[in-house]
Amino acid sequence: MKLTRCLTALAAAAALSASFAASAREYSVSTVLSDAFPWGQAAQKWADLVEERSNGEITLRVYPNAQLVAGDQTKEFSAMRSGLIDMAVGSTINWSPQVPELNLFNLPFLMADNADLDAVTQGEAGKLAFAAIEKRGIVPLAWAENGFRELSNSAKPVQTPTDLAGLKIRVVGSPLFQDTFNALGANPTQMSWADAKPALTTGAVDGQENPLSVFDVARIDQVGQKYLTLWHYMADPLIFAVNQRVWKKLPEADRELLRQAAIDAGQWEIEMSRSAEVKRLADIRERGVEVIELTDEQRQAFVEATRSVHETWAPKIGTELLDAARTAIAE
Ligand code: X2X
Repeated sequence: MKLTRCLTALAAAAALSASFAASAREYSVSTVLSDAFPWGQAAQKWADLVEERSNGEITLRVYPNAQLVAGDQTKEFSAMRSGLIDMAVGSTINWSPQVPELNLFNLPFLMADNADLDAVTQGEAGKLAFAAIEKRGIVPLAWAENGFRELSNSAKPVQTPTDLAGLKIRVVGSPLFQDTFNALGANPTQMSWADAKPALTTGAVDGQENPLSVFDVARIDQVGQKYLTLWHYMADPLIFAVNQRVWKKLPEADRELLRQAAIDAGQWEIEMSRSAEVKRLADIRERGVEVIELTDEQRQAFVEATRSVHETWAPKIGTELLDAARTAIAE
């Protein structure tokens, strides 16, 4: 009698733990920047919302610093597609080697401000960009942002393309950037973010380009970057996305939960990040960085110097997407 009761209890415990294992699920989420940056905060917000709304049944574990791809951020998309990574909050820059359409966002001086960026991501062009991602085995859910990218260097105030001549600029390993900085007469060097700060520290490169949030949080001023040109030449949105096989296995309700949490986390991050810009710039100035603001005429010289990049890349991006983006911006 006693033995039977004991066995029943054991069976119940086993059943309980089996059902727990079946319902509590954990997924990996890759990011390049940690939660010291808006980017990592967007991913963490997504994880927090999912944890809360699923009553702890779904856990998103965020792995920052591109650690799931050993720091090689341009391999993140492939790793997610192959299932090595379940999910990611990734930059369009880092995914553009595998999704050529995302080079739309890398085109220099296509979008001038947040209104242009929102018109692109929130309209027809954004849908086409998502379709391009989906076609390659990844399910995109929502947008966030890294921000408009500004140019810094250790040598001199850059106001004209001529000022850039021969300067060694670190760029991400996505081919379009090579073309942009070559067109400007600079000397672009492709490397991962993990390698960028050491290269700036030793002077192996003279400059880099990243949003104000990255310049601020990573304390790029401390590695000799004394000059910062606000040229707003492009912005990289971030995309919340899931491996297709992981997605297909999820019940419909969980998919909706993940999607809505990504949309909410993205909106939260975009607002938070934009509202911090003025203070960030003031802080950067405060640290002694010389901030160069361009006149319209000065900016125009950079626009003209990089036109060839649009011609080279338009066919790879696709006319439909490019036209949709141009229309959205014009409106
Ligand atoms: O590598 C960069 O410059 C960064 C952190 O901005 C991206 O991942 C695109």
